[in-house]
Amino acid sequence: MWAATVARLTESADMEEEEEKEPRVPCDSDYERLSVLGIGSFGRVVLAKRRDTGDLFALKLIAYSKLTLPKHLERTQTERDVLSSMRHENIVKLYCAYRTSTHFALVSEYCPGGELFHHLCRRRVFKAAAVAFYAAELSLALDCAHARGIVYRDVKPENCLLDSRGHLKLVDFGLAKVGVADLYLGAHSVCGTLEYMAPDVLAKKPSGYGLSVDWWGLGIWTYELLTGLPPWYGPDRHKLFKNIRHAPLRIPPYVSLAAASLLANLLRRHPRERLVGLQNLKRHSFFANIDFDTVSTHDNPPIRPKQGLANNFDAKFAALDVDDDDPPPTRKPATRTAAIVVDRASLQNWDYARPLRS
Ligand code: ISQ
Repeated sequence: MWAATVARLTESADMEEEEEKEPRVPCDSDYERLSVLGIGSFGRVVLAKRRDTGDLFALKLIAYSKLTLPKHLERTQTERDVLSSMRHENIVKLYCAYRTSTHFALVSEYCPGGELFHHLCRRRVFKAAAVAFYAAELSLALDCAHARGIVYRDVKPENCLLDSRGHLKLVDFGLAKVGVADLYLGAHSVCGTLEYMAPDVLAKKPSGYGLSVDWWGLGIWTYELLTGLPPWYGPDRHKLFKNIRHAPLRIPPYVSLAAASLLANLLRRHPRERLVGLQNLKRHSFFANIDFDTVSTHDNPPIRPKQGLANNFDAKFAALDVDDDDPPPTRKPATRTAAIVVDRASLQNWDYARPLRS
């Protein structure tokens, strides 16, 4: 009797283990789409409820019809690969990836606090203590990516979301590049958000650029949070790039000495003179009151997000139809690379389900 009981227990434990190793990849009908949270160039993000558990998720839908160049497809795969390999408090958790007849789908944790950009627009600027808190969380996320040889390349407040407690989660790894282990070498594409591009990205040197461009990005991001705008901006792309490469960095007098010193060091044009790396950053006086070891579990983040469904997202998206199919692009891609036709068979290694308890 005893032996039989033990045998049964062992068997069921084995079964559990097996289930944990290979959770089922969900499909579209597992989710009820509730409202649109945002629209991007390749599709939209929808708040979705899992029908069996009632849990909420962010469903990123990438339309096949919008992936018209080989690099679009490559970036889609990179986002899925990078997010599925990451486990970090300050990086959005990807739960699964599946395909529909029209879209690649990424299901990630829902961050009800919305974009840091949304909160910046409401407040115009953040206090230095709040900026130090979020900058520490963002730096931890960047350091995690860098330690895995990934340069993020798209630091901006729009890509920093707040979870229900108000902690920062980095999203959108579509411009990330894997296999970059060096601070100064290894990547070549000129990409990113214009105001955030580092001079070493714009320089188009044969040796390229490396992980240090993300620390430049952190400098522009910190400047924008402290003053309300990036240091160089404007509608004329040519002028903007010239300013990024050559114009003096002007720091308003209300910015504290510690913050001004941080900005000046992160925004050094020559990457080898720049303040780079988490360990160096931690030692800067701007972070004197931050404990990097505990910041991501702090009980009192600077912003307590409003409760309720999609309350911290732009209301104009909530008015959109969750099932509306994205229209195909109206213009032909401005490139000499041949256009491609994408369908559900275009990415072989797409479907994914996060192992349980990871
Ligand atoms: C999580 N929560 C809200 C919005 C999101 C957008 C993109 C990726 C993840 C998200």
